[in-house]
Amino acid sequence: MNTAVPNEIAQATPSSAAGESLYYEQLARQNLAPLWVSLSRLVPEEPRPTARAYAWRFSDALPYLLEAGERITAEQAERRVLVLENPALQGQSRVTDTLYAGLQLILPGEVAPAHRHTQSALRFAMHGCGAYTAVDGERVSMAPGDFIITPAWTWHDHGNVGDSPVVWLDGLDVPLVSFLHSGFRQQHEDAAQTVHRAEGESLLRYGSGLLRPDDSKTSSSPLFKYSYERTRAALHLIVRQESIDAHRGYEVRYVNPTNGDPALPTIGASMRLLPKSYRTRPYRSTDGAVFVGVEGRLRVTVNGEPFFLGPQDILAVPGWHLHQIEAEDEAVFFSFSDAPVHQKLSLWREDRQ
Ligand code: 1HN
Repeated sequence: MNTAVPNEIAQATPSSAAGESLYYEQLARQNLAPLWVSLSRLVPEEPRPTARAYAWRFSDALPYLLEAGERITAEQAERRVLVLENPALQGQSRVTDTLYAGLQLILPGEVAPAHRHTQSALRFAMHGCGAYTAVDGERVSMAPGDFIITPAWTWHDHGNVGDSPVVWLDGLDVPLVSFLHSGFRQQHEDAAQTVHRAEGESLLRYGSGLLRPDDSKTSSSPLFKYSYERTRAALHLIVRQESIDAHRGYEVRYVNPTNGDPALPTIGASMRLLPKSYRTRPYRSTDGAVFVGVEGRLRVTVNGEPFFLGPQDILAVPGWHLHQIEAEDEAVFFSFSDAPVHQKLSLWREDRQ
C-alpha cells in the first residue's frame, strides 16, 4: 500500500455517513468525545441556569414542618429540616443551582446536636421566639427577622429554651461545596458545646466599630448575629436620607466588619425596602438568589412569570432571570445569593434595564 495514512488510522477514519455512527461509538469506547457536539452547551452565549423561579408559601409549609415535629425528634433527625427543593432540581437538595435552603423546626426543650462542617451557613429567623444557636462558644438568641451566621468549620448546636415551636430558614453553600468536593464534617463529642462567651459578646466586640490593633481580617464575619431591630432601624434611616436604587430598592448588606466583605465568603445577604406602590426597573445579575418576605406584600415578576410574596414566603430567583419587584404596601424583604463567588472569580455581571 502506498498511502501516507497508516493503515489503522485509515480504518478508523469515517469515510462515509454509514461509518459515522460507528465512529462515534468507537470514540465513546476510547473515552473520547467530540467537542463540536457540546461546544455551544459548554460555552453558552449567556447563562442558562437549570433552576427555575419558584415560590413557597410559608403557611403551606408550616403544617408539614409541625407534623415532622410529631414524627421525629431534633436529636434523631440531627437537623429537623424540610429542604426547599427547586422543582427543576428534584432530589438534589438545591434551591438554586449553587445554594441550599431549608426550613428548620426546633421544639421547646430540644437540642440539635453540635457539629461542624466546611459548608458556610446562614439562619434567617422566621417564626417564634426562645430558640438559640450556639456558635463558636457563644449562644445567639433568635427573633423573627434576625440574620445569623455559622461560618465554615465553627461548632454549632441549636436549642429551644422557650415554650413554643421555632422555625428558621437555613441557607448554605452545600451544592457549591459538593461540586468542589471540599466538604468535611465532624460530630462534637457532646450534644451541646460548652458555652464560654457571654451572649452578645460578638456584637460588643465586633459590632461597635472597634477592633484591637492586632485583630486580623477574617474570611467570615466574627459578628454572628445581625438583629432585625437594628437592621430595620438602619433601613428606615436610609429611606429618609438616601435616594432609592431604581433596580434594587433601598438596600443594606450584611458585611464582615473586619474587611467590608460579605459576612460569609460564599453567600451574600441583604435586607431591602420598597416604598408602597414602588416598582423596580427590570434587573438581572448572574448570581442565583433566594428572596424572603419580611413585611408587606410584593409582586415579583421573574422572566414574565408573576409571584406573590407575603411575610415569610420564599422565592427562588435563578441567575440571569430578568425580574421586577413591586410593593403593594411598603415592603421589606431579605435575600441571599452566591454573588460573592461570582465576584471573587470575576464572573459577576448585572443588567440594568
Ligand atoms: C446543617 O448543619 C444545618 O446546622 C442545617 O442547622 C441544614 C443542611 C445541609 C448540611 C448541613 C444546621 C444543613 C446543615
